[in-house]
Amino acid sequence: MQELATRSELEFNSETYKDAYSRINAIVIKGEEEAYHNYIDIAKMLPDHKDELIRLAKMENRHKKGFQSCGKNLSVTPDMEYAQKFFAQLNENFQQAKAQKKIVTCLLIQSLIIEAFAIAAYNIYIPVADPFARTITEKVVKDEYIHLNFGEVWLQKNFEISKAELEEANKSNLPIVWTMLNQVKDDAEVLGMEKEALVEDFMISYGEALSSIGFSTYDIVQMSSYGLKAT
Ligand code: PL3
Ligand code: FE2
Ligand code: FE2
Repeated sequence: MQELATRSELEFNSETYKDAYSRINAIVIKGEEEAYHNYIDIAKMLPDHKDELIRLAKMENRHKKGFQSCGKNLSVTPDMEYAQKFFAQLNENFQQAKAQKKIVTCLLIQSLIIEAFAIAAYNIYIPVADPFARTITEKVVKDEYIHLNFGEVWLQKNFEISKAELEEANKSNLPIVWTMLNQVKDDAEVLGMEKEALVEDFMISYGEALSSIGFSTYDIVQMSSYGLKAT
């Protein structure tokens, strides 16, 4: 911890740091970009919430710009091709659900899983970030709680009709998150972020969301660790 606290400008400009940052920064930019498109798609599926969802989509676009400036500030070129592959499977599942008009699955993927993943990543990143990126990430993470809350509230109101689909969607999408986390863990560590901390923070946000939606503690324990043993 001591070591992290004294992270210097020298370190943020080292080749090792910048190399890891080129992938992490790309992942975050791509994640925000996909979130933008996902909320636009969700808005079409939930016309009653259209204005609110368009507002959330616009926030994602601002987040993307914010993280692009973080990369520029460190003179890092984000590796967008890498990020594209990183999100491929989750994106495919979202597209499939969208084609089948499975709004519950779309909400679980975007508003619960991706937002909880983002909240974990950003919270763990903030204390070890360079000062410029820290200010930006602090603002972004506040918005992500609003996005997670949107999914929570809608799913809570529609819990009975959504429960089975949520369990199914959790089963097929949560293991992908653990794979993604394993893929990013070495780069995240270079940035001072521990995998265990990311898992823990994710579990907290995701578990709290499932709880407010209406799942029992027993269900949550089962659901939130689905596929985790493989990591
Ligand atoms: C939706 O609002 C945002 C979607 C972004 C998903 C980000 C996942 C990040 C995983 C990478 C872990 C390290 C993050 C470092 C933070 C800058
Ligand atoms: Fe975002
Ligand atoms: Fe978001």
